Amino acid sequence: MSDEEELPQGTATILLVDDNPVDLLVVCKQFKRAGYRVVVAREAEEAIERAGFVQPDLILLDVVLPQSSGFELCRRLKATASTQDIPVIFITALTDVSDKVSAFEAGGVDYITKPFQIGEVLARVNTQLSLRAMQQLLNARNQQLQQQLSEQRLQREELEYRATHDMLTELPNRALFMDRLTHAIERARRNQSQLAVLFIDLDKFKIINDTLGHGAGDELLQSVAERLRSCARKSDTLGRLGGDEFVVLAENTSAVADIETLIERLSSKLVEPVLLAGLMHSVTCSIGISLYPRDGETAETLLKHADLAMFQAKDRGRNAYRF
Ligand code: GH3
Repeated sequence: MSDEEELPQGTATILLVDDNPVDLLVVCKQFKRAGYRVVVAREAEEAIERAGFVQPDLILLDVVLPQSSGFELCRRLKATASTQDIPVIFITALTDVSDKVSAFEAGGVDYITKPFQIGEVLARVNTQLSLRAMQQLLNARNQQLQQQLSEQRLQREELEYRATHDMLTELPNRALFMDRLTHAIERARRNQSQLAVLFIDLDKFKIINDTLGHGAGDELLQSVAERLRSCARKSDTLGRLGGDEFVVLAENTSAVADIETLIERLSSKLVEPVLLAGLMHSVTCSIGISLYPRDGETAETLLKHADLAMFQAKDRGRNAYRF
């Protein structure tokens, strides 16, 4: 008897595990006649190896095998990722209820006793194959749905990010900054602490656009954002309101001297020359500062106050700051 027979691809493959040559011959013949591809194994190790390699659609397993019991073999198949989903039907001369129970406990899906009628075996095998096909279909559909959901989640996150960030500098935009400022004010109110809003406007930025081009202007804005990031504290919130206007929210700032130190750090960092259109250029900025609770108790009033203070700094000749 040959272990395998040539059949068209796509036909279900059954792994038949039995050490009895007579039983093997009978079942093998009938299954092949019914159009199945049949692979046989006569003992546990051979069955494990063949199951992993061939990936049969179903395993027909005898209980009494040399060296190992069919139950133990079934448990090993169920404990192995590559074979755990293959349905196992026990086919055995053991008729005790305790054996039947052990078979299901080991992970079997059905139990057929010898002597069997091949028509019944085929019917039970077909039922399990249909159930398995249905399960595989459901799994594939489920996987597809999970994939769609995760793509939708990514799209939603992307949209959310775009709605809350400035795309040129990747800094929070006005809406997100105001939201964070509102929350920071609530925290400061609860903790009875101070916070500062710095309104930073570049000086004569338009000249960069006009003389070096909009692209160079964009590069400068990106470089400003990078520099602000490099000298802000982890707890500070940065933002770009639009154009050449940037903001910094500094929480827990109890002393004006602390804020002046931050301003010094920002100003000296921003003034460092940057390479634009092949030449080094340097930019200064004017900064307006508002303090919570001294200058206002809402995000809008604090930003407005900082904006007005920034204009006063411009009036003082730029490259300056005003509270
Ligand atoms: P001042 O010192 O008085 O503030 O002068 P300024 O030239 O910096 O001020 P103004 O507000 O007139 O110029 C801001 C310019 O920024 C005008 C606008 O065309 C330009 N701008 C706004 N958004 C962008 C942008 O995303 N990229 C570039 N390259 N330029 C921008």
